[in-house]
This record gives sequence, structure tokens and C-alpha cells, in this order.
Amino acid sequence: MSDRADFLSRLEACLGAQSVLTAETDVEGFVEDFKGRFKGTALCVVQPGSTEDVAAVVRLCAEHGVPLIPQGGNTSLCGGAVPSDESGRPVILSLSRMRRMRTIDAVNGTMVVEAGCVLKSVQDAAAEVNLLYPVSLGAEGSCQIGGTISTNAGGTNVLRYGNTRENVLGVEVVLPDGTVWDGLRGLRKDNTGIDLKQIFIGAEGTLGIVTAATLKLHPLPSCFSLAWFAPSSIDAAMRVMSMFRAAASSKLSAFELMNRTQLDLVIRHVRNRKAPLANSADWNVLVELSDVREQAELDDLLQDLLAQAIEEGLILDAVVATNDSQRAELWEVRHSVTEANKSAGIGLSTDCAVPVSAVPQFIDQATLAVRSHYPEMDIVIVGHMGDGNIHFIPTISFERWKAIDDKSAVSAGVRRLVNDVAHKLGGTFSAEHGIGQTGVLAMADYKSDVELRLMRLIKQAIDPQNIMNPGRVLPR
Ligand code: FAD
Ligand code: LAC
Ligand code: ZN
Repeated sequence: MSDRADFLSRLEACLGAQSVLTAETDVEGFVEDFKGRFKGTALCVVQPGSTEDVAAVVRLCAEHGVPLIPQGGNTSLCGGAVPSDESGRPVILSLSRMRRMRTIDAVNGTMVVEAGCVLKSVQDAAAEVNLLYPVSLGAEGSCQIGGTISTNAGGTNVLRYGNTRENVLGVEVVLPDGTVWDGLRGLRKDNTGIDLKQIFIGAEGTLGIVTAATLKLHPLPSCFSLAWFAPSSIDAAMRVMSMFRAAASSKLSAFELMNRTQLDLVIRHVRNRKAPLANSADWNVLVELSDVREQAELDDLLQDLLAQAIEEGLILDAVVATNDSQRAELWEVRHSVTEANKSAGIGLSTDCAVPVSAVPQFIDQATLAVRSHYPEMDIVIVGHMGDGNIHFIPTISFERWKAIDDKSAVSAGVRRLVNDVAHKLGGTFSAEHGIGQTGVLAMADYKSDVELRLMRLIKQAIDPQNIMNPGRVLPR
């Protein structure tokens, strides 16, 4: 007890008492995840205001052997940012106070921001100087740059601009012994040995704390052309995507898929969301082109491609956004899926990616597998079709879920069926959400011994005391 009191008073001496939260009411928002699936206890929550503060906290934790859980916007979909048990040992290190945008260099096309900056505010700051930070996802109003870097977040623009990894040129990291590594170079080319920043991107806080980053910015598109359409089948959607890729090339910035069940849930559970098409369809696609040139040219390209696909019987119905507010409305429908699914029941969400060409097989085989073993589940499907990344989400009502005795066996069984299908098709069980707590067992199942050995060697070398987000990512 005195050890605990001594540790807390040393933390307070480092940061000031107001930045060390221990009262239950202050801490409760940090110990439970977004979906309310994971909840644990923590010794305290610390809110450092600078990189030096973070380093001081980490040094103290290293000295006392206290585990640290970095937390950004706490929007992780796999329980990565909250404690996993009732030990009350870990310190949650919240980056929320570190939200300074340090510099923007419009000529170099870079900005240096602190880890706690909310993704949306970074997009907005870039847009003010006519540049684009392209990472975009449903949680962008609350997730933070440090969280998106640590999960290598994907989202709805990956098709054109890549994952977060492709949009980070440098990072500043506090290592598990408190050393600060300033790797904030804004270079497009740098072949000076191993690219160390990549080790921290996607590491989910297991190797250190990202305190700032140099982000890569792109020209801000000035025109967008968006359609929502009902393909006649998944194979038809694939053919339409190939047509768009061939004709629009890099102007194609999103090709997002959802099934009828998913769209119904959005409309039923999220206020002010309207069905885009007059008749409900088995499959729905949101396609968007963007460019820095003429709006009319882009609109013509979209209309021509849609007309061709309708003529070939690939598209049953379509609507085109004719102004910014219609475009925003259609994007809101797409970005509301997670909110809708949270209210609709227990969604056993998965995050598989397969080669783009294998998407129809993945959907068919996963549907067959889940239907034959768990006929009581609804199949909700939403995904980034252009990246081969499909969230296949068997869903069950809260009441039926309550009646299941062995819930962990059911959720593990369902996920295994889906993940096995992806694995056999040459895919992955985690395309963009990361591993957190939910994916640790799957790491043991699907990663090769060589990959696991290399990851463990890196973890052991950088964090020999295992204080950084222990129990996440790597199986024992
Ligand atoms: P947190 O949830 O706080 O943390 C995530 C992980 O990173 C944890 O392991 C945490 O310990 C670690 N971490 C956080 N900050 C740091 C730091 N500074 N240094 C080191 N480690 C850190 N993801 C997608 O990829 N694509 C989507 O389309 C998508 N849509 C989403 C929509 C909704 C509505 C929601 C709720 C989530 C969605 N996600 C999506 C999940 C996505 O991973 C997160 O939204 C985001 O990347 C996490 O950011 P965060 O700041 O909330 O991180
Ligand atoms: C999305 C989240 C679930 O694609 O990744 O909306
Ligand atoms: Zn997604």
C-alpha cells in the first residue's frame, strides 16, 4: 500500500496532481472500451502534457515495474486500450492533452502533430492550406493520430492513399526505458538502414509510446463524384470495380460494400439516416471518384461508367449525389455502421482481408460456414471491397446472447470459422483493426512460428521488462 502511495505521489510530483486521476468517477471513462465489451481496473490515469512528461512517467513505471497502457481516443474495436483484468496494476497513459499541431510545411507536404490530436482536426488543419491528410474512418471525430498510427488504421480511402503506414513519414517515440527517439524526419526517401518507424506503426503500444508524428499530405481534391448503387450480385460488384479501376485509375478513391442487413441496421438504429435507394437491395456499393481538376469531367466519367454497368446488367439501381450535402448524407450512412451494430445486438465482428479477386469466394464460403453451424445468427457484411477487406459480422440479439451459456466458446467458434475461410484463401484475420485483446489467440493460430519468433525478439529487445501494454498482440 505504501509502495502504491509512494508511486502515486512521485507521479504527482512529475505531472502535477491534476494530471493524475484516481477517483472512480474520473477513471471510469478510461477503463471500459467503446463497445462496452472489455472493462478492467487501473491504478490511475495519467494525462501528460508533453513528450518530457511522458518520458518521466515511463521512467517511473520502468523503475517500479508498473505496466502501462497508452490510450488515445479509446475507439479500439479489439479492446487494445483498456485494462483486461481487475488487478488494478496498470497505469493508463492518456495522450489527450498532447494535441499541439507543431508545424505544417505546405511545400514539403508534411505536418508534424502531437499524438493526441484528433484525426478530424488534423484533416481540417491540412485542408486549411489546401492539402489532404487522407486517412478517414467512422471514428475520426474522436480517434487520435497516435491511436491510428499504433493500430495502422485503414478506413475508406485506402484504395487510393494506402493505410496509415503509407501516410506517416516520421515518428517521435518514448521507449520503454524512458528514452525519447526523435524520428520526425519528413523525408520521402531515406535508406539509412532498417526503417525503424515501421516497427512502431501498428505495434499497438507494445513497444513504446508515440508522442508525435510527421504526416504525409496530398493535394486536396477540389471535386468529388459519388454514387450509391445496387449491384446485381457480388460478382457484378467485382466487375463494376474493375471497370472503375481501369477507367478512373487513381481517381477512384472509395469502393465500399454493405449487404441489405447492414444497411437496414443503420437505418433502424441511427437517427436521421435514410435509405439511399427507393428499393432495398441485397447488396449496396458506395463508389467515389475525386480529383483536383474539373467537376464536370469527373461527373461525366462516373455517369458513363454507371450507364455502361447498367446496360450490362451489373447494376440494378443507382443514385448520384448532386451536391455536397447529399454526398455527406451518403457518407454518413456508410460511417454509421459501427454505431448501428453496437445498438443492434451482439456483433461478433471480424476484420479479414483476402486478395481482392477472392472477395466473392470469401463471402460465399464464410456465409455457408456460419449458416450451417450457427443458423440463429444474422449475417451483417460491410467492408472496404477495393482493399479486399470485409467485415463479416455474425450478429445475434441481446436476448438470445444472454441465453447462451458458453459465450466465449461461441464467439471464438464463430470467429474461427470466418478467419479459417480467409486464411485458406491466402488472407489475414486482421486487416486494419489490430490485435488488441480479441486477436491474441488468433495470432497463435494463424501466424507462422518464424513471424512470431521475430516479433517476440523485437519485443524482448525493446521492452525486456514487458511493461508496455502487456498481454496484447503477442500470445504467450
Ligand atoms: P485507442 O483505441 O485509444 O488505442 C488503440 C491502440 O493503440 C491501443 O492498443 C492503445 O494502447 C494504442 N495506442 C493509442 N495511442 C497510442 C500512442 N500514442 N502510442 C502508443 N500506443 C497507442 N479502424 C480502421 O482501421 N478502419 C475503420 O474504418 C474504422 N472505423 C471505426 C469506426 C468506429 C465508429 C470506431 C469506434 C472504430 C473504428 N475503427 C476503424 C477502429 C480504429 O482502430 C480506431 O478508430 C483508431 O485507429 C484507434 O484510435 P484511438 O485513438 O481511438 O486509439
Ligand atoms: C468500418 C470499421 C468497422 O469499416 O472498420 O466501418
Ligand atoms: Zn473497416
